[in-house]
Amino acid sequence: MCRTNRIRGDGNEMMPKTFLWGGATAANQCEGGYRLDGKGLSIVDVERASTNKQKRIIDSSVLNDVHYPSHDAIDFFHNYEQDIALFAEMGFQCYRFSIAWSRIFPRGDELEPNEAGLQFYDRVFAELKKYRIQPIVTLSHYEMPLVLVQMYDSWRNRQVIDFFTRFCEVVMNRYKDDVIYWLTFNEINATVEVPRPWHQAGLIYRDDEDQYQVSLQASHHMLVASAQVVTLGRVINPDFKFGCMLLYPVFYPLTPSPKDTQAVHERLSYIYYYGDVHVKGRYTHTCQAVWQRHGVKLQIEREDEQILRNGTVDFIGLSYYFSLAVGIDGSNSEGNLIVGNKNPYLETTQWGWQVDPAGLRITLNNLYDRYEKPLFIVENGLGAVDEVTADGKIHDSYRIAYLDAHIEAMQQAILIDKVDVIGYTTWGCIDLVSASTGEMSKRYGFIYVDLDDKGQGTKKRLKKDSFYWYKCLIETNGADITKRLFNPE
Ligand code: BGP
Repeated sequence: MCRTNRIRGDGNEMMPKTFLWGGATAANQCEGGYRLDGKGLSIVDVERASTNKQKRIIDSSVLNDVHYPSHDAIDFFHNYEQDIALFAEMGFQCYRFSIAWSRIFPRGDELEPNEAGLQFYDRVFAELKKYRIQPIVTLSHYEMPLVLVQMYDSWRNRQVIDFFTRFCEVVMNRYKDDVIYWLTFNEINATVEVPRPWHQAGLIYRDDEDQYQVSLQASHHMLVASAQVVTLGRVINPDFKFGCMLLYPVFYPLTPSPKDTQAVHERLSYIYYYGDVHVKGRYTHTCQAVWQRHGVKLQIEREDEQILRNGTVDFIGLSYYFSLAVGIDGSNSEGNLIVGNKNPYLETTQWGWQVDPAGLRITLNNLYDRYEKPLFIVENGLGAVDEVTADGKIHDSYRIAYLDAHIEAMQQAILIDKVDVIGYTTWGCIDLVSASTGEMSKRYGFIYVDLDDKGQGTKKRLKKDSFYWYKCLIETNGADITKRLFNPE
């Protein structure tokens, strides 16, 4: 039989031995303990849950009788030993998590850090070390101290660059022997993508302001802060590796109309805007086109150009969940933060995200073609409702199918297209609070956490079927998938 689609290999194809497998979480979505050991309020601590993400309310202070999901989250604060032991049981080689700024600098503008807050992370690092799990640390994952939002106007204000740098300096010094891979801002391109009040960059828009002007000025401050932190980090430990983190859905033209392809090009420019500054250290023609499109005029100080040039990143972290079609005729499909058009070739998750493993291979190729920097997939996963059977099992074959197909696409990019991908961490390796809606019922984990959307439950941890599947995958460095790629029958 003639097999035209057979991939030829020499029999030695395998995933790089240094490849890092693991999982990812973020402080505000899993820690809880929102006022413990001197932690200050973060903007997420006044954000209510809502199944309609456009309608999430951000209060100006904590109100009685309102459920704020971040307050207890899954209580990783008290369960970290048990949770990390479960990660170790799966064979995690790395664990990506974030450090809550408001735990270290409760207001954000102090000169001295909160020692008790640091001690919590000391315990987490020690536990990871015990199991030889490499920490991948995000310095800012969708939150900042509430005082900086309310009294300093968040990232609109240039002063916040120094507050953030101080926070990072403390953390990088404290953990200089524990961490190699740092990510500065989670999904930094979401800053310009999200046209609604929410906690990214602490930006709550006022009615009379131009959102592009505000979000791109705030982004400038974040990009300068990121570059400054990278430069400082390299002094603290020259072995540190810094990454940016981009939210990258693939965009397809909705129709063969050249106008739709042009629309794709424009959509991508909002991702490359951030990638270019992080990787190339300057505002490229792509960035200038974005400014012109929206009549944006940035205030850029003289020293900024040098800071950006010096603080370029070593690798690109990315999140990939779904793809979107893009046409000039409006949008009708959801993603986590980005909207686009429905693609008739794809199915959707229970939350309406279009499932597209092949899109991950395209994403990796696009990013590598443009930047030629190592890539790290630091988020990928399926949010789904899970049922616990009477005997305490969770048969999440749908999650296994999703992850298996995406890992296969990643392996195609690595082994066939020769893209340099250094690691893969699934999002929400343990069930946690959803970033977009605040729900618990949208579960991503290999580990089930017994809590509902109101935060009620025993917090008991249960292993899902996917737990055993991922363990096996890590043990064999993805060998079954590699074999399938090169011997498809
Ligand atoms: C990304 C965020 C994560 C995470 C994930 C899943 O955008 O970086 O924090 O939450 O999306 O999204 P959600 O939690 O809304 O399902």
